[in-house]
Amino acid sequence: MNAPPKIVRRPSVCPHDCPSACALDVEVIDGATIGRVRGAADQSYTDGVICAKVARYAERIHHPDRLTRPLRRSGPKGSGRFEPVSWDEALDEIAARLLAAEARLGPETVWPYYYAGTMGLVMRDGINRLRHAKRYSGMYASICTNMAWTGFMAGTGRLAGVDPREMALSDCVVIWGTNAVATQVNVMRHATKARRERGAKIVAVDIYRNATVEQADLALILKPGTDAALACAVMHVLFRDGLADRAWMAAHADAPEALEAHLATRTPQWAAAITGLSVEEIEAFAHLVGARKRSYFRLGYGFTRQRNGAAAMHAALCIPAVTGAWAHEGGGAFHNNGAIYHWDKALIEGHDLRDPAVRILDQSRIGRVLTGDAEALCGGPPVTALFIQNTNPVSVAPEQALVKAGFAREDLFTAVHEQFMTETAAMADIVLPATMFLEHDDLYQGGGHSHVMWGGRLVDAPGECRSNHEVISALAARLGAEHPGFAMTPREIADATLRASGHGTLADLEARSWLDVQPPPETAHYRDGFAWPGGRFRFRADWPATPYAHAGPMGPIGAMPTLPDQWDAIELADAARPFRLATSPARNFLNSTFTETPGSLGREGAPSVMIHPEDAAALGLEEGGQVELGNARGSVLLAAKLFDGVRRGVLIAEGVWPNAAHKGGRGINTLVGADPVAPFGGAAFHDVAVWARPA
Ligand SMILES: Nc1nc2c(c(=O)[nH]1)N[C@H]1C(S)=C(S)[C@@H](COP(=O)(O)OP(=O)(O)OC[C@H]3O[C@@H](n4cnc5c(=O)[nH]c(N)nc54)[C@H](O)[C@@H]3O)O[C@H]1N2
Ligand SMILES: Nc1nc2c(c(=O)[nH]1)N[C@H]1C(S)=C(S)[C@@H](COP(=O)(O)OP(=O)(O)OC[C@H]3O[C@@H](n4cnc5c(=O)[nH]c(N)nc54)[C@H](O)[C@@H]3O)O[C@H]1N2
Ligand code: SF4
Ligand SMILES: [Mo]
Repeated sequence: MNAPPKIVRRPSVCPHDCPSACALDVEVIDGATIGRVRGAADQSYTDGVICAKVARYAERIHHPDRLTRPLRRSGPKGSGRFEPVSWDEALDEIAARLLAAEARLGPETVWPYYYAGTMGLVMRDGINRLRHAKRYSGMYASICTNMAWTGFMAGTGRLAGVDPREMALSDCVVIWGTNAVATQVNVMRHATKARRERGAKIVAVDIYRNATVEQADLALILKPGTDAALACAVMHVLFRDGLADRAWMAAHADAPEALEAHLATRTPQWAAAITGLSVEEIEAFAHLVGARKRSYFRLGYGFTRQRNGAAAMHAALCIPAVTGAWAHEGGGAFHNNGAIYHWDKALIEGHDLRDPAVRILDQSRIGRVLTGDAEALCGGPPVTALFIQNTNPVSVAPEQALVKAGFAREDLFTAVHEQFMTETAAMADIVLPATMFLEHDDLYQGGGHSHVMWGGRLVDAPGECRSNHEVISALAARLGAEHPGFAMTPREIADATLRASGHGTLADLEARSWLDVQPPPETAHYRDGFAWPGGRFRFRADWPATPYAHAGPMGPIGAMPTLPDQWDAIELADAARPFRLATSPARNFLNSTFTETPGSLGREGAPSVMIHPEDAAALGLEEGGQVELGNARGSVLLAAKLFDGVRRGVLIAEGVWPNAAHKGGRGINTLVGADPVAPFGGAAFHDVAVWARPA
């Protein structure tokens, strides 16, 4: 008789690029496989809740298509033909090719390219140690956070806000430009708690009736890229109707009188014409947040993926400063808590070896970099060798036509370290199999909360998978790169990093799984001063001075509004491109991750675009019919989904499907531009003007 399987429950952390960074409770079966994955019940932010796609993680970690052996390309580039090789052969070949490239054109011709496929600090950021040791080109990580973070810091001076658990103590939770039901489920957990226990209202500001909007008490569906107009009109009403907290502003903000005067013409009528909202909707929203001082503004990334996105973030953030909500428990604003962790990443990233003279190439403009755009190359040598971890640019990066042309270059050597044969891995010369988070040790932080967390190795990896750290260290040895970090274990690096950052030791962290580093309310509510010199919240943004590690290209910063205002920097629709497309997240994918798991694929179906039924009728499109969307960057085929939850003239394509999942083989990022967004670069994924026609 077989013994029943032995199931133990172990703590871990979701490693995916998601603000929730959930604390997990993982079933380990017979020490070898994964069963159910739950949210840790005793971590106060996760509060026992995680998304469905990670609850089904067994289907991803034990997926039959996982890469388990190093591979070498055996057919033409991109043919998908590979042969297995040993680790030594694979690493030797990568090292030889990188050394040869360096000998020919100097170290800057090599570009280590990575992102946040894992958010573990050791595994994600260790690639920078290799880069610094070798003086390879740096990467300006612009693809996700630039506009949102700079817009928030333009007001507060620091990337931190009110404890997100205080949402449960609010009388009004404003979920602005984030589809929290899909992208960070815990926000809903705390917001609905406030509704249940205190009768709080939930407001959602978005551009279509998504799952979060469905849950809201007040839904504001505006035209894409018009959030600043809404914010201005709301503040106009607050001043006009005596709902502004003048005493709080006098004590804590920089220029309330100038703001009030500036907003005199930003009436609800003015904003209604820009946003498409009604005057009544705008007035209702203003009176709600004006009357309920405990209003919590949970500001997301989505509305900042517009060419005016940083200005929009700053404008929305100004509302709780006008109402004085910051002064109240359960009131204020939150976007991300990056600043509270004060990590010392010197060891992980090899800061002692950093040479500031080495060029830094823009992640978002990888298509232009690889196709030889002199400006994108910062005037330096072409990139002839890529080493990639934790990211899938041949699906997720803008200007896909250029990205694909670049990866197809015969004179480009590409090594990709991956868990699956992604579209990027398929373009590689060498593919290396990577571990998943439950198969290696790492340290995590919650962007959307306040915990330092430990995720230890719980099971063995399949086949010959190796972790990022193992691969970086093995390459370093072959490339003559020297740094103590290459000889340490991930646990040793984690322990040293925790100590250097003032977060205790690994032994302490491991014993309790997580450490809550939430600053006290005086700090989180900025009662002890905002982080700008003088300690005041800034209605008047000083964009060039905004503290952000801007090392890359800048957008048209000089044209940005200083006092909050609508800024027409977006790709406005015109006669040739009458529709505004946003590429919003799919609930069952996470960027391009989970496009390989049957549970997610089954729920998402096929690439489609939501279109208003009247627009569809005008184009002669029927439900499920193929529609072609295009602009100067290219065109894409999708199935039409008729939906009256989008405005006329707006199109929503959810999810980053592989290019290959689309008829014609061109994915949604074919249409998205990579021109740097103001102030400090980034990609405007939801700001795309297109034409549409039946295909
Ligand atoms: N299920 C799922 N979860 C994810 C991801 C995913 O792809 N799928 N991605 C992860 C990553 S990397 C990140 S950075 C976060 C991002 O998570 P979010 O902060 O939620 O940001 P987005 O996913 O970009 O978009 C959120 C919403 O913004 C809306 N939006 C677009 N333009 C505008 C606008 O002009 N105004 C307003 N008000 N709304 C607008 C979109 O329609 C969408 O509903 O989510 C993470 N979590
Ligand atoms: N159209 C459109 N495009 C977008 C967006 C959008 O909203 N619309 N959002 C953008 C945003 S916000 C972001 S952040 C980017 C994200 O884009 P990416 O960084 O490419 O994120 P993923 O597509 O999830 O790919 C991460 C990859 O890392 C791999 N991986 C995970 N863990 C490890 C590991 O430990 N080691 C190694 N070697 N590999 C690992 C996974 O298998 C996966 O293939 O996409 C951007 N692209
Ligand atoms: S909500 Fe985000 S952090 Fe939590 S389990 Fe899902 S993907 Fe991971
Ligand atoms: Mo992101």
